[in-house]
Amino acid sequence: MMKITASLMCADPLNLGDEIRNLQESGTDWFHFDIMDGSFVPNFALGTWHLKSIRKASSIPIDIHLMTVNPMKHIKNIAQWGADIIIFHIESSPSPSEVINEILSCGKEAGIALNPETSIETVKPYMKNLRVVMFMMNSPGFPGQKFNPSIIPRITKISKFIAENDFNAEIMVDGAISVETIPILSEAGATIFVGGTSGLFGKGKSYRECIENMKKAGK
Ligand code: S6P
Ligand code: MG
Repeated sequence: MMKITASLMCADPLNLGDEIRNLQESGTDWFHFDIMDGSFVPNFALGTWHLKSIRKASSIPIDIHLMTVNPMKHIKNIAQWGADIIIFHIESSPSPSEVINEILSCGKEAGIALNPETSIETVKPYMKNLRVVMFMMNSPGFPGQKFNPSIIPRITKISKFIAENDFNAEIMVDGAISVETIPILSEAGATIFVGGTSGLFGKGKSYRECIENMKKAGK
């Protein structure tokens, strides 16, 4: 069953409380929460003070997309403010097993994100402990970038790898997700879709309509 996770850095920061309520009532399955440090990516996004407030105001899972150097340093802090799934970049840590163990020891689920140029082989050794493997469809750091179709064969390969080994991980995709791109990503094996500026925010339609349309576009 496909899921939409609404990217909160794309919501209206002046009306975040209303945005949270509206998105939740409109059928988003999860909230996607981007954390950036200005080093791993050349930008900043949301922080733990937002997470604390958003956790109180919502009753659905929150997935954290951690775009920082040294992810180990941040796991405990993020976990205590109400994250459910913590997704770190494989490129950001020399010891992914340690980061995964830290996430699991905090009672949270773990995910790994891959930049567009990163080999899928890097994530395979960790798959059995993952809830999510997340493919970036463009460079992390900024909303509103183009869709990169060259990533699709890699999604198909990881999807087969997960099925053949009977792992539980789901494939998530972030960047340029819309009714146009969901069908091909869904066909390749993605089941969790990040709603950003391409499919959900600033479309001149209600969140309910956008979410329903995105869900209809998937399998
Ligand atoms: C930025 C971040 C994303 C965005 C959003 C982009 O790299 O990781 O999660 O917030 O998902 O969506 P869009 O449709 O603007 O490309
Ligand atoms: Mg993200």
